[in-house]
Amino acid sequence: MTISEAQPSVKTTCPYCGVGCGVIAQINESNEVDIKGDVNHPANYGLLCSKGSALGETVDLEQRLLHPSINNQEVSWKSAIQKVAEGFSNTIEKYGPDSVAFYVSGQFLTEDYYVANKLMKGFIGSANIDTNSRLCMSSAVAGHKRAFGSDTVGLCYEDLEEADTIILIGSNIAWCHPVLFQRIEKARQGKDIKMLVIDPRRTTSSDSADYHMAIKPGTDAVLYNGLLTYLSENEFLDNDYIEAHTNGFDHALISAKESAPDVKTVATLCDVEEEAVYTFYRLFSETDKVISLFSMGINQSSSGVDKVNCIINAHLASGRIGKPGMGAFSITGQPNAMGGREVGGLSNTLAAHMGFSEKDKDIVQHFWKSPVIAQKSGLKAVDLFNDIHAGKVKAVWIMATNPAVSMPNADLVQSAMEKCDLVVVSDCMEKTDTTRYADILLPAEAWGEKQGTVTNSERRISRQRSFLNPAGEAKPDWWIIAEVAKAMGYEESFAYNNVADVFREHARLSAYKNAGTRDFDISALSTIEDNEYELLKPIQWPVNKANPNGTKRLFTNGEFYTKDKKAEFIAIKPRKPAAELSEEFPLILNTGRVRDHWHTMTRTAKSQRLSRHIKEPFVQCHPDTADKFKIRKNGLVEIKSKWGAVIVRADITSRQRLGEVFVPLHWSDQFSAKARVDAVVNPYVDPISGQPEYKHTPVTISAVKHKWYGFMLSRKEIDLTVFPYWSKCRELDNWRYEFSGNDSPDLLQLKQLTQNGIDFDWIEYQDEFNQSSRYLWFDDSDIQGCVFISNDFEKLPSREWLAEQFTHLEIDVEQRSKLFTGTSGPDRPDPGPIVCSCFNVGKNIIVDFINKSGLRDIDEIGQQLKAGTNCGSCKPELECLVNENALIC
Ligand SMILES: Nc1nc2c(c(=O)[nH]1)N[C@H]1C(S)=C(S)[C@@H](COP(=O)(O)OP(=O)(O)OC[C@H]3O[C@@H](n4cnc5c(=O)[nH]c(N)nc54)[C@H](O)[C@@H]3O)O[C@H]1N2
Ligand SMILES: Nc1nc2c(c(=O)[nH]1)N[C@H]1C(S)=C(S)[C@@H](COP(=O)(O)OP(=O)(O)OC[C@H]3O[C@@H](n4cnc5c(=O)[nH]c(N)nc54)[C@H](O)[C@@H]3O)O[C@H]1N2
Ligand code: SF4
Ligand SMILES: [Mo]
Repeated sequence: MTISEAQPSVKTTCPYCGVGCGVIAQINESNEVDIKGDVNHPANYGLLCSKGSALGETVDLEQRLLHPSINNQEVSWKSAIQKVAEGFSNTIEKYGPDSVAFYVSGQFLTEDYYVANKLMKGFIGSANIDTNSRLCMSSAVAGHKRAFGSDTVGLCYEDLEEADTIILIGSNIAWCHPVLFQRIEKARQGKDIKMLVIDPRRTTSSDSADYHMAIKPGTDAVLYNGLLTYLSENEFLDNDYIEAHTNGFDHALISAKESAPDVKTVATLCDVEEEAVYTFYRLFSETDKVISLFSMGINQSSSGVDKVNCIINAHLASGRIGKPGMGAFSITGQPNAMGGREVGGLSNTLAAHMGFSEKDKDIVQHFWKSPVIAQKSGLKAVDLFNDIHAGKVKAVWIMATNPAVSMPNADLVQSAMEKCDLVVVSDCMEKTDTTRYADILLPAEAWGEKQGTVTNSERRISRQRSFLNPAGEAKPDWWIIAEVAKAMGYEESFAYNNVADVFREHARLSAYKNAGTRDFDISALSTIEDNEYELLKPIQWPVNKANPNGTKRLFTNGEFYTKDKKAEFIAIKPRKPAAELSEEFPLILNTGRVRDHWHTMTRTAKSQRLSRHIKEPFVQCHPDTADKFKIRKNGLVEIKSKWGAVIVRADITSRQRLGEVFVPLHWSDQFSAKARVDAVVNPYVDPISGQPEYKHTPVTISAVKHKWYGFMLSRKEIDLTVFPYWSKCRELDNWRYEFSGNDSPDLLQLKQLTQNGIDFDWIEYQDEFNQSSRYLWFDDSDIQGCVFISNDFEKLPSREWLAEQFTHLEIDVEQRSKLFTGTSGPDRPDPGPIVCSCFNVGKNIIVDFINKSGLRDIDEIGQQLKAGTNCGSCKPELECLVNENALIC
């Protein structure tokens, strides 16, 4: 971290999820970054979750990419840019514009996105620019367009507080959009808002809900079609609304009745009780203000677009749309998923919510004064990497995304990058699973350094502002792209003086020949001065003459962006997931997120606080499934599909349905031996949106038995990749490793791995009886590390307790022997796995306190232990501990 001069506090926006919380950042006297929630920001009113609160721990220079390089040789920016421009220009000259591609990200700022899209579509003349939002929001985008004629999210966060009923379908907001969840929970304290969760797993969100329907994966369309049938048969349709504002109702109803004629059929197909289905349908139809909030459990499916439209159908049919507290709310994942949609970052959109019609192409080309314009949709992410693999795409520039980890069939994606003639990667981190394939590596400014705007789930545009100097030679992404564009010969069109220039141009395009025909219109911002841009307050689009202060809700007048301004019902025939179960692969693999990590962990793993919640990659599996496949709690498990395999730790829990397993997406080759779950995930996509089916891959599981299991705490980072299993994370000031294998390491090997030229004092202890060995090493009295090895994983001591001992720097002889026993004493209790990462409160402490005090109110428990009293992200888990003493909820 390098610090810019005199530091007042700076208002900016959190770079993680699509809630888009306002953050106030300030450098304190110890040169650390203090982070607090911005009480004036309308997304969060001061609240922050665990990830937002820990932002200060992620901005140091460790692991940062500081200089441009070509084939691992540091070079100047000038040569790097020249080389990228030449590489792309030569390929285009030889093989045509479609032989090159950009693969970008919802973590781009809008200005970065705008410039990348303009270069590819208007100047290179191909639409081969796709974004990781393909993996995330593309089914929602396509569903919106079919129904509304535009990709419009009409709702705002206040609607969630105004609702009578919230249906969370395929969404674990307690972990993935925690501040929104906290807003809902707060509203529920003041009034009766019913919450129903539809998710095959029990999640922290479902723990807090009134009802949970653990439906069979992939059957959501049956459930919502059944709802349409129910609404029709029980006179809950809003016939006036249907008549005045929609088309195609009859067809939609016929399909609904065919696939979901009655509650009994729905219950059977969705594998839930009839009573549960009735409860849902009654809630939907008998309360007035209903929101269906959906995310990846809906979008990430080979019939994701249809599922989105089934949900919208039910809202249109009952007139529950465009009014306060109602609607189908697609909640965005990444901080700027929305901004990317606005600029046209998806390969099947052009720019400013326009497509590839002759008229739109004309408008955009005219506006850009560009020599060419992409004529048709480009490659979607999965096809793009297939075409790289097939040698059709010969040069790719990957920016702000880590496809080696996050794309389905990820081993193929890796070999595609390996084969590709030219791979350029812009990232802010040096070592990721993707940067290792880069021929040219470009250092991008990170959060805290870069400047620009993002748009959150409720269409609210907020500024990200810088408060740190760029790390090393890092540059803003928009600048890097514009420099390459200039070096390719397009000086004039990319001559931006600053980021505000880019923003103004983007705003002007949104207004250009619009006249109310396109939803995305920020014309009122197209003439803002640099200083106004600097001071820009969060504002919801459209922002135009009619709505100079922004727009809270859309569709309030029942008009949509179709030709006749009516919304379209889509007739849906539910389809099964693409890959079928077989004898060889009889289980369903579901994947998703954990509370304290972000995607491929390049940033959150820097924070010891965030690393303490869940420390190892894991699989959740039902006890009966575990029995059948001879899987033991805490044992290592291989999960295998037709496409690849991972090895992770077993968590056995009835929160999972029988025959289904869940693995988080986060762990990459940087943090574990073999836990990139996307190597296992099938490559099937939705035929319309191209979004992958991440939630449904047929797999099998088996126990992995090693002869010994070990764990290590070390002050220094150590390379344990020689072992068949390892995983690492930060634990207080140390690195913590779990590792295992068949030939157990001896003292010599350990010394070689850990010492690195320094001669530490070693103490060792072999316990023949328990077949275990223990090593500690010291620099004088200062403990540097410890290793515990046993043939039984369960006999290894508490890591949390040992890690706490490492905080006592001076360790005398008596304490050394205590450390060897690896057990806690009454004076230093073992806190157990960390639940509250803000105050480091462990599960054992909480459970012990609950048992002793008899308290069951989490606020009272919080007062005593501090747990849950800062960011509040662990409150649902505290609830879960009070209720059932489980850890991973
Ligand atoms: N902590 C954290 N927060 C994040 C992120 C992160 O990495 N970490 N990433 C952000 C991003 S980019 C995104 S896209 C969002 C994602 O946010 P979410 O969509 O809430 O997260 P997921 O865990 O991917 O999936 C949600 C749920 O869908 C369920 N599901 C699986 N199959 C089905 C099904 O067939 N039907 C239904 N109804 N449900 C199903 C899963 O069990 C899972 O609980 O989170 C954002 N927020
Ligand atoms: N199995 C499975 N896989 C999934 C999902 C799932 O649910 N299950 N979800 C999918 C979804 S919804 C998403 S959104 C994707 C996310 O997947 P990715 O986008 O691949 O994940 P990130 O770790 O966020 O990658 C961002 C990269 O950009 C870098 N970076 C951060 N900020 C900047 C910046 O300002 N500029 C530049 N140039 N680089 C930057 C980071 O260091 C990191 O390497 O994963 C998808 N993959
Ligand atoms: S909910 Fe958390 S991760 Fe999402 S924007 Fe707010 S603070 Fe950041
Ligand atoms: Mo996402």
